[in-house]
Amino acid sequence: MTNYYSLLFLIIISFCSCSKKNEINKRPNILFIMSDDHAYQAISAYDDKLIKTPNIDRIANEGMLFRNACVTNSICAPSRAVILTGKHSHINGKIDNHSKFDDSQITFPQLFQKAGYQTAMYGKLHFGNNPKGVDDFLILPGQGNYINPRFLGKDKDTIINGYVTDIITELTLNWFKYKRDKDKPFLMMYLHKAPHRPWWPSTEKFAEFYEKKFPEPETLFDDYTGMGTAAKSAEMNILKHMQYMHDSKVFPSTIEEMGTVLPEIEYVDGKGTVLRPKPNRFYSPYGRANKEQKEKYNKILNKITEDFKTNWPKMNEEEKMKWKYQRYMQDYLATISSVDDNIGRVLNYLDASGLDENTIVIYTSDQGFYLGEHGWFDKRFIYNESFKTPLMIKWPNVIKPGTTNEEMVQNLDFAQTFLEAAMIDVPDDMQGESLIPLLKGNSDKWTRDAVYYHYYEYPSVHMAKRHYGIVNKEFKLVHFYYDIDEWELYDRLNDPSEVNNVYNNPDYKDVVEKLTQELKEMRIKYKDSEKLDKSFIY
Ligand code: SGN
Ligand code: CA
Repeated sequence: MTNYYSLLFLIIISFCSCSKKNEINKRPNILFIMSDDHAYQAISAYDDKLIKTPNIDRIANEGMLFRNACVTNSICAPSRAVILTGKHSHINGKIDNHSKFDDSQITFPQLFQKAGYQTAMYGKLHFGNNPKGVDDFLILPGQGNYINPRFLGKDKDTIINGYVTDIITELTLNWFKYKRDKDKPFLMMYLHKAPHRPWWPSTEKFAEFYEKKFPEPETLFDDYTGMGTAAKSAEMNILKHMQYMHDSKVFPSTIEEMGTVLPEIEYVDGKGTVLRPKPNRFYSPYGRANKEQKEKYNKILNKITEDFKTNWPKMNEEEKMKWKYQRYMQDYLATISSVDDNIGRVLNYLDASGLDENTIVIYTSDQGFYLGEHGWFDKRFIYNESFKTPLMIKWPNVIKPGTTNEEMVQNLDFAQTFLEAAMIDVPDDMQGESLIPLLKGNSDKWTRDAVYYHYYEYPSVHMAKRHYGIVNKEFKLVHFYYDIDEWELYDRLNDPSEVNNVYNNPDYKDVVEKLTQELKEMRIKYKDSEKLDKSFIY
């Protein structure tokens, strides 16, 4: 009898360890795709009034689209640090684009590598450090270049000729085809530079997009009367702060011509410094182009410059804003069209190779972006278009295809989600929440109903003032501090464009009280307890 029980015990034990082993062997691959500054307004899965993005949409159609995904700090390198560490900026230390990332911290690719995953990263990291935990990488130095870009590698730097979005894709596909270890699951980080400023398209897309016309957002002519000092003093206005040459790509060929073509070229920054862009085409990605590429770009650049010379002097302020908005959209969306085509190539490869079946594919951006809302470009603010970020995830046999999710999920949650999906232990000090219950359709297991935000990069380019706040599905409470002390409250359901600050409206007294208390608690929960005045210089 005793022998019978021992045998049964052994059978159960070996069955358990065997099924655990099988599970481990079947751990899903992860393909993390992130673009730089890709607004959800420019993804047709969210809204198709600006552009069709059929390939990015495939991820949503075959998986889950998050309609309320957001960031903790809407700026490039800090967002990346949050994603990699699973910790808020004030904890991981990378509070703005200038501060250093302390790479002695654990980032999630290191945990994947340690757990037996093959790991790789291609594209834009923007940290000033090389990535840790990736077996193979080629990353752009800093912001990187659109044309014939330089890459930093493990062993040596290299310049690769071509258009950056195509190149990052080639590197990724090349790894899949020739470097992938078929005995290991993989974590691939495929990170686009586009559509970052100055929104420089490929020659083909430039030609395809420069004559298109796009609908304007309702708040293109916002005068910020319903908003606070921070919105009024930000230098993100398309008409006032976008540069004629660098951004709109009006390129007079000589200094003399500049005087007549661009009479209003002066640009005064927040510190009162008058800036004058250099009068030639070389102050741009164009400067890196070879002769053949330049000839193709010249055809369009000359047309834009001619159009500007002829029509600009006759325009009133409103028409000028409209002209600049169209130029902005033509280029921004052209770069996105390349991103979409290239993502299609990678998804096709996954499908054709059968890898798609056990691969989680994520598409996101490091933050959202203004496409003329409030008259703006750029990001930084807690207001919707930069606070929210695109997010869609496909995971065959786990996520029901074509589902949408409205929860307030954050880039802070990514690391924990990926680790849990890969059955890797999550470090205790990560501050997000795994999205796995949402992905599996168990929304009742999701308890967080509000998120914390904190932006620091001020004074700096675009002069968006420092602020922190709490956001739930109904309201957004924000405190602008450092050189001002102003509070704003937006009623998200009744004022989705966020043009009316109702902080001082007596009807919202209770909301203000409740949210102020919740914000206080949240700052304690996330350990964000620094001094919020001018003396706090990072
Ligand atoms: C550059 C851009 C800014 C942008 C920052 C940060 N100017 O300075 O418009 O806000 O990067 O962007 S540029 O004309 O030189 O591109 S981020 O994505 O890296 O945070
Ligand atoms: Ca960015």
